[in-house]
Amino acid sequence: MKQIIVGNWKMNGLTADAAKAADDIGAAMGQDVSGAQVVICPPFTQLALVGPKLREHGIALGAQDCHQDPCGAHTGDIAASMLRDLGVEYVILGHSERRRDHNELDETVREKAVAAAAAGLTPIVCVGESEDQRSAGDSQEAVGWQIQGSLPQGFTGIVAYEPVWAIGSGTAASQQDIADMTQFIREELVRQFGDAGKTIKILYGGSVNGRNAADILPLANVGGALVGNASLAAETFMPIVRAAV
Ligand code: G2H
Repeated sequence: MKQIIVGNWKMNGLTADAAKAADDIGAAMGQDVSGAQVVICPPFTQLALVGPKLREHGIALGAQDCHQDPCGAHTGDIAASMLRDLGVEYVILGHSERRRDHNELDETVREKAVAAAAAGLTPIVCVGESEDQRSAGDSQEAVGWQIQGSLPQGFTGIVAYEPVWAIGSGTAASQQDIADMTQFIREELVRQFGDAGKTIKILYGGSVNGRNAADILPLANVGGALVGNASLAAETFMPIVRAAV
């Protein structure tokens, strides 16, 4: 199965920047990236602009959040069906920045995952321990609770392991830490979903770049990467895509 390399542009990209990044990444796609399914998640405001540019080069469109309700009185929110209507195929849910900035709880993330799947989107549910939990030796316990709380029954999406302390720091977790935690996540998924848990893709996210991708992507339980900063330009993103095995 192909690895999935997901670019998360976060809250970056005015029209000219987004158009350029999408054009550049599209132009750089070729034979040497056949090992990867590439997904780009721009801010909501750029979905309609960059979607067609990306699709032309076999790149899928993703979003960074959706609301848990199908429609209604939720000022400023976006429903999963609205994303699907724009050609979106994937949606990142429960990213630690949303858990931090919008007080998103596991229960809300779980409801969003249900809504996303019902609208035909593939949810990418993020889990990961904080610096404090890591220092206290509670990483596995914290991630275990998040998995149990954030993934709905019958979940068939993607899980992204993003240790909060590694995000945007410039330093990814070590190969050993990623191997240990993704193995733990695999065991949790199998415990929760039986055989179906064996095939749920697990991505690693947190300061992935062109230098460390080749160490991270071949790990046994790693099915791809969720990339922030390095996904904003083709020069920094494409080396990661090319490292996909
Ligand atoms: C983690 C990641 C993308 P970065 O948030 O989701 O961002 O690669 O900038 O650490």
